[in-house]
Amino acid sequence: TLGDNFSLLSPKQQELVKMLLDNGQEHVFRDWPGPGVDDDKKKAFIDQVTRLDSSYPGGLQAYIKNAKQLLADSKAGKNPFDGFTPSVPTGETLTFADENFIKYEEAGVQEAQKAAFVLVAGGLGERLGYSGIKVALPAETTTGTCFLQHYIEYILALQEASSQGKNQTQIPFVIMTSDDTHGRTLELLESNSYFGMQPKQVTLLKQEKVACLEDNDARLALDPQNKYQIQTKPHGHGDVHSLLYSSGILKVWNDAGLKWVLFFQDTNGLLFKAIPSALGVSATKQYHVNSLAVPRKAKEAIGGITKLTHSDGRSMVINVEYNQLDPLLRASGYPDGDVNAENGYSPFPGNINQLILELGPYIEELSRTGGAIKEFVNPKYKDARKNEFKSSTRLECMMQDYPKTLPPSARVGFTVMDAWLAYAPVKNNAEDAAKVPKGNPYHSATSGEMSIYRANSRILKQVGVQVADPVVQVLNGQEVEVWPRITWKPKWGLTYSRIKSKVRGKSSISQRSTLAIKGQNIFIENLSLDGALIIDAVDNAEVNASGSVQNKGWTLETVDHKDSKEPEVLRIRGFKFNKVDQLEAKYTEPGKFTLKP
Ligand code: UGB
Repeated sequence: TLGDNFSLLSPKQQELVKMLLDNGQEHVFRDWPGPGVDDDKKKAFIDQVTRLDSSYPGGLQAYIKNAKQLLADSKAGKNPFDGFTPSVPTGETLTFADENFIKYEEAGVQEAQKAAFVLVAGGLGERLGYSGIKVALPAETTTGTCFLQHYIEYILALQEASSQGKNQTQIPFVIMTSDDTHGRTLELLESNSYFGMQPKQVTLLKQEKVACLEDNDARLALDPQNKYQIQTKPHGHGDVHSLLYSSGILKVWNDAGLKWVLFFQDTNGLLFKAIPSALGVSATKQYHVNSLAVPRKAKEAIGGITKLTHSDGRSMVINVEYNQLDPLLRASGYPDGDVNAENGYSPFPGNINQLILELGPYIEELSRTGGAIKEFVNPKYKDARKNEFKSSTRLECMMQDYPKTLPPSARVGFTVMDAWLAYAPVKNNAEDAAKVPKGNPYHSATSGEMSIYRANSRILKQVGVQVADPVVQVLNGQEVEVWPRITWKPKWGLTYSRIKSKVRGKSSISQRSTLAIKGQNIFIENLSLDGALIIDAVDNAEVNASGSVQNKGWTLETVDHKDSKEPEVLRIRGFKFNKVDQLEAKYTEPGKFTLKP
């Protein structure tokens, strides 16, 4: 037991130990030998407890108290939605390229100079089973641009567009990492010169794991191999709020006159096509909270945005997580639960966890809560009486639960966009993706990449390019549309209006074509492309891409996800490009040029 060990601790450490003893945690010191034995390990234990204490709003005492309450509720089978009735909320629905959309995009670009971006990237992506960090995965393999580079280039393009002519403000970019991702994220940034961002623009905030609990009394679970160590597990993406708050960065942003904080996730290659217009909605409607949503297929693994009305009159518009939506609906007068309506979609819009918060009210709220987010616990019980756990559990929290503590006066809204434009995450491994019910999105590396080509093809069609229809192909057991492989740099196609201004005359692109636009001032004018064309140009080179480009191009070859001879990034998508032939046009000097096929 603790015994004489106690007197060796500093006053602060003694206080912490007393707190543990007062909160039912005697067992963690039970087998401690007297001073002189295992002193290093005891020190490591106290250090760990100190860390766990300082990284949770309210400290370990609050964590244990919250855990006891949530575990008691779970044991009693208490429904977290008790007293609430779900209904379909109304929000802003945007249609790509219509007048409203264009108006919001322009407003959003203006507003971007007052924005800060926050990427939550502490998750390992167990469902995907990729061995690296997810932000290092190529969003598409035509150019091989990884998600992190893609995001940074979009933020830089917004920065440039937003402060045209004026002093360029640097948009701050925070990445939340965890022990699982921190080192590799930093290395990816450093070995690529931060993909063009100023290193001081980027802040990495590492989330800590939280203590595991071994029983309903919220006793901390010790590692079976090491009695001087408490087991820990991730607390969830909701940590981002307390981390931003405790880091002091929000105040720095506020003092610098920023107004918006935009949160986003690790692997959505389409997201930034929706950012300018969504930010425009926030600014125009003065939303304190704006969540981006897409039409949701019933049972799709994305939360449903739901209006919850309490019998006492309160109501809120909030995400109901995908595993809770069906039981909630069944318990409240929808006997079929989470099912598609006549139009083939769930009536509840799908949360894509892209949140835009207004900074002022956000700081006000966090000053009140310390950044604590409503948590939940999900123990797996061994016995029907729910007295024992199969394995230790812990509290978890989600970033989209932020509005749950807001006063009714808060302006909480959401914006629905087309899924083809805004949402194509990479979450599922090939085998699980192949089992997704027909018609539901796969959320795999295969569909993630193909969705980028589809979106870019559809956008070019919209601005008048004759883009060939896709062919349907089965890749890694998933039926996907294969469109021409069209990619562009964010600085080329930041918004609909910019894309439109760069396309002139009558152009066409065949289905088997590849088009990579790597410069800012490249104009597609009366171009007929049947093959592969890569155009790379420095910013002050203006290039007219016209004429007829025809070559053998890049062919798409299937890759078996089990084929260990192929690199993992290709196996998870089920295809690779064979670069048979291409026209590669590179412009390294300023001036006006015309492509010569
Ligand atoms: N993440 C962290 O940074 N830290 C953590 O501890 C855990 C995760 P998942 P999830 O739009 O696609 C969310 O695992 O949690 C990061 C929404 O809850 O990819 O199953 C992680 O790195 C759901 O409502 O997703 O589901 C990643 O960037 C729905 O909107 C992000 O958090 C769904 O995403 C999400 O983690 C979606």
